[in-house]
Amino acid sequence: MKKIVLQTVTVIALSATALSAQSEMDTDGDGLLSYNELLAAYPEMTEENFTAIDTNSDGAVDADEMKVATDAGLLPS
Ligand SMILES: [Ca+2]
Ligand SMILES: [Ca+2]
Repeated sequence: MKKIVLQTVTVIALSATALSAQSEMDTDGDGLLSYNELLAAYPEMTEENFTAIDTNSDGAVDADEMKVATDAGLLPS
């Protein structure tokens, strides 16, 4: 139980910095960015872009994937 709490706190702490930037895009507030949410923020976004960013292929972009994409310049400007 303690371990689970610790992991949760770590995840929240790690996500907090990246989430502040993406919270405006996360219109349904689930903590993940769907293709449509990213498309609203980046009209140039294509499904290919999205697939490249969604590295674990779960159909949504999380804070870590967003950070990698930002660092790698994968987001259309
Ligand atoms: Ca969302
Ligand atoms: Ca993902």
